[in-house]
Amino acid sequence: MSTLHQLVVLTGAGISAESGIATFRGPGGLWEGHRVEDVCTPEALERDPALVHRFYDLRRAALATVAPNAAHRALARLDAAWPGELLIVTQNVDDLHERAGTRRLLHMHGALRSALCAACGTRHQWEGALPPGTGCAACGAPALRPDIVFFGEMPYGMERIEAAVARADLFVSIGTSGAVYPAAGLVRAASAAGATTLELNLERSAGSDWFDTSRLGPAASLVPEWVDSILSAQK
Ligand code: BV8
Repeated sequence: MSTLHQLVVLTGAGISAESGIATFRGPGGLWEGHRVEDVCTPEALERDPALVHRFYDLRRAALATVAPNAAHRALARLDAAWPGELLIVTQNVDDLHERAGTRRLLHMHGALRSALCAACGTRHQWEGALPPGTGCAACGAPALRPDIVFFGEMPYGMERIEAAVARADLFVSIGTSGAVYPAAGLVRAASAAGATTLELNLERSAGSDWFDTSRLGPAASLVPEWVDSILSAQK
């Protein structure tokens, strides 16, 4: 009987790579077409709203062409079967975890299928293009923006994330370069709270030295293996 009860899983772009969604910092990564300052900052949104809205419209449209892979499906299996506490925190803005069936999920950097009203703070499920100046159905202001956490903006759910990390027995990071904070710092908070830490990634990341164990390989192979092992240890 495993003594593990409370899990926190952090995912990044690498878990969606085998679904065909480009990562940010690989060759031909998402940012390569744009300097991050040009598409993922509040200043960029202010300076060139059409460019920023179009960047996220293209990525939202691309969701129709991709599907969850074995790694997303394995985490959904874990979510359905895990008797203890579990929080899957994703840095990704795609909807592949949801489409695989995961429920205990938190998008800390926002989501493509959501529009945020900059005037009243209401969130709206969103499909299709979101032109600058689109009106908010709740308050009427022409102030809908992509519901995305830009650089310099506070990630969503940080209190809930930090509370889960402080209680975690096991912290697992999947498919992230460990380049962006505060997400990249969560492994250290987990270790400080006494959790065991595991990294599953294609290659060494900026955070690899902070993990007790780092397994290198594609998520679609490593994640199902890990989920099978942790569920069978629970029996
Ligand atoms: C904040 C949403 C404060 C948009 C994103 C100096 C030092 C430290 C920090 C800072 C600093 N200067 C500024 C900061 C803060 C800044 C930051 O960390 N900057 C970095 C660049 C230094 N952070 C912020 O601004 C954050 N906010 O700090 O707020 C604050 C406080 C109070 C009040 C107000 C504000 C907000 C950051 C969020 C930015 N938004 N995304 C969008 O998606 O378009 S960031 C974006 O990049 C992702 O969300 C993710 O978080 C991040 C990193 O991407 P990854 O997911 O890791 O992807 P990447 O391509 O990098 O790596 C992929 C990995 O997968 C690789 O390792 C690869 O090997 C692996 N892989 C590839 N294929 C596979 C695979 N693994 C397995 N299987 C495969 N098949």
